[in-house]
Amino acid sequence: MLRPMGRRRGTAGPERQSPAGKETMAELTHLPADAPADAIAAVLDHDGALILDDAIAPDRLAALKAELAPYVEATPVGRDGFTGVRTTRTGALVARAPACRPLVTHPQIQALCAHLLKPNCERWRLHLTQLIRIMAGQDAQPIHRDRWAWGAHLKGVEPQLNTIWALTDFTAANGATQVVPGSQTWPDDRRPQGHEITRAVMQAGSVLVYTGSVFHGGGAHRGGEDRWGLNITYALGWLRQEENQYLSCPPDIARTLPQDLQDLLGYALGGYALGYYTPPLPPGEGPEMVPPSYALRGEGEAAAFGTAEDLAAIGAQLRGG
Ligand SMILES: O=C(O)CCC(=O)C(=O)O
Ligand SMILES: [Fe+2]
Repeated sequence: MLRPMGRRRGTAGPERQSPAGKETMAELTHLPADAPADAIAAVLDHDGALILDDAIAPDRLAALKAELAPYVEATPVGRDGFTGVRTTRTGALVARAPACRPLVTHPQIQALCAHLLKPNCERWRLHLTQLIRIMAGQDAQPIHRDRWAWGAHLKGVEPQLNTIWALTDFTAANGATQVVPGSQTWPDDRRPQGHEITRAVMQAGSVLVYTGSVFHGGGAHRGGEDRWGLNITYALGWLRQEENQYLSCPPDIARTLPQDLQDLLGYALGGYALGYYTPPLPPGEGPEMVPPSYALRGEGEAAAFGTAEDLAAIGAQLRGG
């Protein structure tokens, strides 16, 4: 999926033809963050990735950075070439950083989750939250697919939607993410050539959106200020979350959050019975099968287990069997 050099703005996944005999350079489409949801979805379908500009207002950007800074400064660097020996990764951001919460539930991103993930699940969930700080001297991260978190087992289904919110400017020199537009359809063992890889160069406040199947990786940092990218990702509700949200945001904290956030963390059933639990109480002292929301909101939630709607979703298969 290639296109001649030059910045593409405001285009919705046009066909890209190489002039005969000329090598073309890969490029990412930029759209304004308030572009119509179907225009954003069209680019995502075509390229597997795009940048939404001006997604965070400057005052909110400053508040986010101030809130995250003490955690980021205290985070040790990674231990290998993948996590990055000049990179820090700071998690549990729903619990630790209230300013991140509106980004997790951002309506444009949720609309994209509905578009990309809903066809293959009853409910999608938050997969991980991670502030990735890349510092001077960090080499490029190996190009990879984020869906490999589940190994190479899943075939023929897109399991994941990802965002990296730029909290500082992303430049070619300071580690802007490497992205291979259109690579979402490639076989796992195809390796991108140089001209197929572009960089997510964007201003602070923009957000890179990409699917779990797109080849990408952190960029090399050749000097200057640290690069801060806020990685917030989502996955099909029937898959294990990469960051264990029940431990990173346990019930005592989750209880204080709005319900849409609780649901995204996983304190909602993923289907008719998916994710139910039984409070481990003495005989007769508690309910048996309850949804995880029972741990946050108590008695009234017990009825949410096994709803008619969720039963209907598997009804056709039951009838067929
Ligand atoms: O920090 C980045 O730009 C990308 C990081 C990444 O792809 C990862 O850690 O999986
Ligand atoms: Fe990645």
